[in-house]
Amino acid sequence: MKRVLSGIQPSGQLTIGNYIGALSKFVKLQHDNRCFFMIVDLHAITQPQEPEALREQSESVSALYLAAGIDPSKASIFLQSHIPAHAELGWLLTTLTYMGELERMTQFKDKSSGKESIGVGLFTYPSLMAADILLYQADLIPVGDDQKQHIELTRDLAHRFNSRFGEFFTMPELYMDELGGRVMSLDDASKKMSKSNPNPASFIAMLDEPDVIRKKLSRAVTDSGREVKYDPQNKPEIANLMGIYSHFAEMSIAEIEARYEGQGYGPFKKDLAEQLVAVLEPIQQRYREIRKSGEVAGVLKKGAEEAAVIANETVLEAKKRMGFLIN
Ligand code: ATP
Ligand code: LTN
Repeated sequence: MKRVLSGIQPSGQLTIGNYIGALSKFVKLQHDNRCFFMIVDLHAITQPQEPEALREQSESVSALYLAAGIDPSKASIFLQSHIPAHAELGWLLTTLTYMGELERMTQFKDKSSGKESIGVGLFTYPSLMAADILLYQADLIPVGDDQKQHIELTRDLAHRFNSRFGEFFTMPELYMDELGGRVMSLDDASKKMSKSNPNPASFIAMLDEPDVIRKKLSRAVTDSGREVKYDPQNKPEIANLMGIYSHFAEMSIAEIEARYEGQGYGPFKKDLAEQLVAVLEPIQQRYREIRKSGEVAGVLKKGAEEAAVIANETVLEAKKRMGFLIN
């Protein structure tokens, strides 16, 4: 069985970008692989988080994992901060990382641009992410397109460690499909849809009420044409909506083009809203039940117990190889 590992930051309400790029893949992969799905709270604090909001979002994202269909008897679901080995291996790998490598990270450049003071954690975050992955000797990493560069760095760090201290870390591979890699903002198709965007009209949250979903989609920016045709270069807004449609309706782009030929954007957007509601409403219903039941704490405890066994073993071996004295 391959080992699969991924994580989502509890930095806000999950969007359909997170669902398409990450969460829906987790659900699929859990059947045939040994899976580790984290809520990466140590990553979330690289941007300021109110303690109460961090607590609420961590529980909310955990409940959404379950509501979306991750089965805790198949996959280990846990909070990154529950396993100290993440921070520990994170530090060890930070000492193997070059400034130049981190300076090249586009996510760092995006998130720090225009800010007066930039936290060091935001800069060194990719080394912590590498630790998350290498701790479990993971083979496959299901993530969106924005994380590609971080996976490349993880591979470089694994290679660097292995050449200096002997073959140890498994080389992880990116798991991504073409259409789902990058869902764009509803108000600006040149920007990635993001849960921490201050404008809620830019994203659809997985927990948005059906009427909110309908309203946001009817107001989503499009070009002034009327042809539902997949042309990311010249019609990026419609291409983005078609990608979302294709994922939720499980229809190919060609089928969507054929269905809306000669109909204009109105009916297409309306149907897209109903496709989203059909998938998200049952998830929202389960989410409410899960929050009420209080089952999340037990799931996270079990997940952390399972994951800690592997994480502790890996960090111990990495320390031995680096020359730390071990009792
Ligand atoms: P933030 O705005 O706080 O940075 P985010 O919405 O970008 O958050 P992350 O927690 O950074 O979300 O990402 C979790 C996972 O979801 C990652 O695998 C990421 O690649 C994926 N993802 C996030 N946004 C999108 C998107 N717009 N399209 C496809 N995948 C996405
Ligand atoms: N950096 C990722 C979240 C993340 C992650 C990971 C993803 C942290 N550790 C390990 C995959 C594997 C992001 O989405 N911002």
